[in-house]
Amino acid sequence: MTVRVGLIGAGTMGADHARILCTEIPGVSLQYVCDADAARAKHVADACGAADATTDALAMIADRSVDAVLVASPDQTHAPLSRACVEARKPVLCEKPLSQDSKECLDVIAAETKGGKRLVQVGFMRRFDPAYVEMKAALAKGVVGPALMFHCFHRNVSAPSNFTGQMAITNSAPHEFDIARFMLDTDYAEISVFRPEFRDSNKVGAPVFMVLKTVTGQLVNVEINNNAAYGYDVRGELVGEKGSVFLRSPIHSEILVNLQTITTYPTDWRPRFAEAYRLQNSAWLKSIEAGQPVGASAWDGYAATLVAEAGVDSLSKGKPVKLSLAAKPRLY
Ligand code: ISE
Repeated sequence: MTVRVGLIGAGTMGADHARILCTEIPGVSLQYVCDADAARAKHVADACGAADATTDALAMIADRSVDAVLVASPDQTHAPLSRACVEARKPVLCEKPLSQDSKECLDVIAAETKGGKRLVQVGFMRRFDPAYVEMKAALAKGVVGPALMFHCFHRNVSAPSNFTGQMAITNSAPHEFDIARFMLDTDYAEISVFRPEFRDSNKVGAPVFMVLKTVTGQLVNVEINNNAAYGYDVRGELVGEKGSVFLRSPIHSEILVNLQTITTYPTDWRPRFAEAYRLQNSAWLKSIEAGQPVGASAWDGYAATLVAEAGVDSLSKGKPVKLSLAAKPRLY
C-alpha cells in the first residue's frame, strides 16, 4: 500500500519532513506540499518530486488524492489543521506543540472522541530516539531501580528572531515535558519556573529553569537555554534508587589533537534527532496501514500544553502552579 501524504508547511521542519518522506521511507508518495508562500511550496515540492503544490491547506486536506496529512506549519496553526484532518477522517502527524492553548487541544480531542478513532499523532519524535528508548528499557527492566529524578538540559545555538519570551516554555520545553512524562509513565502535579539574571533582557529566548513534581513523587528539572552559543545539545539523566541512566548523543568521531579531545555539536536538532524523525515518520506510516495508532496522542499533546501554560503562569507569578488535567476520555 502506498500512503499519499499532503504536507503542510515548507519551512525548516516541513522541508526536512519532505526530504525524509521522499528519500528515507518506502511506501509513501508525497502528493502535495502546501505553504502560505506559493514559491516555497513549489520549491520543496519540486525538490522532492511531489505531485503538486498549493497554498490552500483546507482544500488539500479535503482532496481525495490525499490519504494522510503531515502538519509542520507555525505553532498557532497546528490545532485547527489537526482538527480539520480529524473532521475529514484523515490521519495526521502534527508537529509539536499540538497548540499553545490547552483549550484548543481539548477541541481536537473532542473532535477525535466524537469520531471514535485516534487519528492524531503528535510529533514528539524523542519517543522514537534510540537513546531515550534504551533509557526507558533500562528503567522497565529495573536496572536502576525505581525512578527518583530526571534531569533535562535543552540548549539551542541561538533563539530564532520570532521567539517570544514565553516560547522557551511553550515551544522548546514541551519536548522535555513529554519525554519525562513518557519515561516516568506519570503526570505532573506542580511546576515552578525560574529565570536567571540575564544580561540582555531584550534578547529573545532568555533561559528558563523549571522544577516539576509528578503525581507519583518524582522530581524533574528542565533547563532551556536557547542562546547557548556553542551548539545544539540535549542531555538527560534518569536517576533511580540503584543507579542512573545517562543519555548519549550520537557522536561519530572524536579528534585527539594538541593535548585535547574535540567533539563537534550540530547547529540544530535535525542531525541530533535524524534517526528519531525517520523512525517516527516510518512508524506513523506503518500505523496508518495497520490501523493501530503509535506515538504521542492528542491527549499527550494536551498534557504537554497544559504544563507549558502552567509554566508561563508560574514564571509571571513567581510561584509554583498546581496542575490538574481534564477527565481523560476512554479513547486514550
Ligand atoms: C524546535 O521547535 C524543536 O522542535 C526542536 O526540537 C527544539 O530543540 C527547539 O528548541 C525548538 O525550538
